[in-house]
Amino acid sequence: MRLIAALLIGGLAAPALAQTAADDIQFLALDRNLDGGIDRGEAAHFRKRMFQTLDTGKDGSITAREWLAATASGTGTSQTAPETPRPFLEADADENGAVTEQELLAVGRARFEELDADGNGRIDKNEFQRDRL
Ligand SMILES: [Ca+2]
Ligand SMILES: [Ca+2]
Ligand SMILES: [Ca+2]
Repeated sequence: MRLIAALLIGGLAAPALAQTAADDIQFLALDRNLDGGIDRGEAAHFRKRMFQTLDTGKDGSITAREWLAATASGTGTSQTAPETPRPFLEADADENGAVTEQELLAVGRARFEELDADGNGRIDKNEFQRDRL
């Protein structure tokens, strides 16, 4: 599960040929009851898991440093100071430099509504986009 979590969070630059397989893996990991769609509960579960994985200090909030450490793909150069990742800035609604579980869940809910194109409360396979949830 550790590897899958890393794949889910890292947004690793997979070779184009592996793209479809990676999509399938993430979808299957999210669709816990295997009914072919991701409902709000399943999406929230994913976000909670993501929070627990990112909050390496286990202090209830994620700093930009923790976020970077958990999502670093190892391909970046160490020449430049790492930028605060955009998803982190998006999630940090009160801009206090730390992302709480509530903030991460709020982003997840917004993403869910975005992806649920037909508004039926489920992300189906054709609505799903990897690394967007
Ligand atoms: Ca499901
Ligand atoms: Ca915050
Ligand atoms: Ca839908």
